[in-house]
Amino acid sequence: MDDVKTIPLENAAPHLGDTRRLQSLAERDGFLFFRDLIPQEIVLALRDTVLEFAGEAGWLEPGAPVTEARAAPGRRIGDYQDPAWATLQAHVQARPEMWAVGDCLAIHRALRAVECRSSYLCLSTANTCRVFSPHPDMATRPHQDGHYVRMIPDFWTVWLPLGDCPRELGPLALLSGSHLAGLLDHSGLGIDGGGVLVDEDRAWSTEDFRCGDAVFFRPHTLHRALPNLSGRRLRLSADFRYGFWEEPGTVDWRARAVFSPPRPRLPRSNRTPGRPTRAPTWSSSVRGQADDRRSCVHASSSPLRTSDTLGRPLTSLWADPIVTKVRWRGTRFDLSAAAPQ
Ligand SMILES: O=C(O)CCC(=O)C(=O)O
Repeated sequence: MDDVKTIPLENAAPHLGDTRRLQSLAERDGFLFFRDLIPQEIVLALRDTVLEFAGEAGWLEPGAPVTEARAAPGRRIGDYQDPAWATLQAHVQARPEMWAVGDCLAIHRALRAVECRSSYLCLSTANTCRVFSPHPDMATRPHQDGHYVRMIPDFWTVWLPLGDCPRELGPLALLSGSHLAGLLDHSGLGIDGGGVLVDEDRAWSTEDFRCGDAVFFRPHTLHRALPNLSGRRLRLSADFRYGFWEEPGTVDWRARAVFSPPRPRLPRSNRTPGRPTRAPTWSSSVRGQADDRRSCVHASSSPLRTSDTLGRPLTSLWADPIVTKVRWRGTRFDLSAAAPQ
C-alpha cells in the first residue's frame, strides 16, 4: 500500500476553451485534472469549517496551530463508521461554505466545457468532506463511484483537496482508462474495507495537489487515495457529484424532491409580485432554468438513513442523507412540512 506506483496527472486547465480536446482526454483517461480551477478563498473557507469541527472533535494536536492541521497523536480518524465522522457530514451539509465550493461556477463551467450541457450539484448522494489521520492503512481503496452512488445514472465526481495536498499527504490517484472496462465487482461493504483488486504494477495518476486544484472523473473510473505518510498531518478533502438536467433519471429525482406534495406555498407576505404563488411544476419551469446556477437546491439538514432508494443497505451510515430542508431561489422549504419556513 505504501509503495503505490504513480505517474503525474496531465493539467487540462489550458484546454478549458477546447471542448474536443477535453472530451478526448476524458474519453482516454476517464478523468480530467484542472490546476488552479477553484478560487482558493472558498476552498480555504471550507477548510476552516472542517478544521473548526476537527478541533471540537479532538482530532487536532492540542496547542498546535489549527491552520497546520496536525493530527491528535494516536487518534485514528477517517473511519466512516465513526459517529463523529458521520456528524461531520451532517454538519457540513448545513454549512454555506460546503455549497460555495460544491456549487461554484468554476466547476459548472468546466463541466459545461466538456459536456456541452448544464450541470447541477446533485444532493443526497454523498457529497462529502473527508479527514484522514496519518495512518497509511486507512487510505481509501480502489473503487468506482458507480458502484456506490446509484441515485443517478450518469454523473461526474469532483474531488478537491482542502488546502495543499502533496503526495505524502495521501491525495486521490486514478487509473487511466479504467472506466472503459465498465462496472467491476466490488468486495466488502465500503471503500474503506473493500473495493476492487488491482494489479500492484499498475501506475496511478496523481499530483502534488495545490489548493484550488480539482480532479473530475466518471462513475466507472477506478480511483483510490495514496496513504497519508506525513506522520503528523491530517489530509482534508471534499468530493461532490454532478448530474445533468437533460438526464431523465435526474429530472425525476429533482422534481420529486422539490415539487412533490406537500407542495410548498409561500405565505402571503412573502409573495413577490409577478412570481407564481405555487411552486412551479417541473416541466413548466425548471427545465427552462437549466442555465440558472441559483436554481440548485441546497440541503440544510440531513437525517441519516441506512438503505438506498432500492432498499439496499448503505455501506456507510453517512452515504445517503435524506434531504428534508432545501433552499431554492432564496426560499427555504421544509419538505417534511406543508409550508415553507
Ligand atoms: O478522498 C478519498 O479518500 C476518497 C474519495 C473518493 O473515493 C471519491 O471522491 O469518490
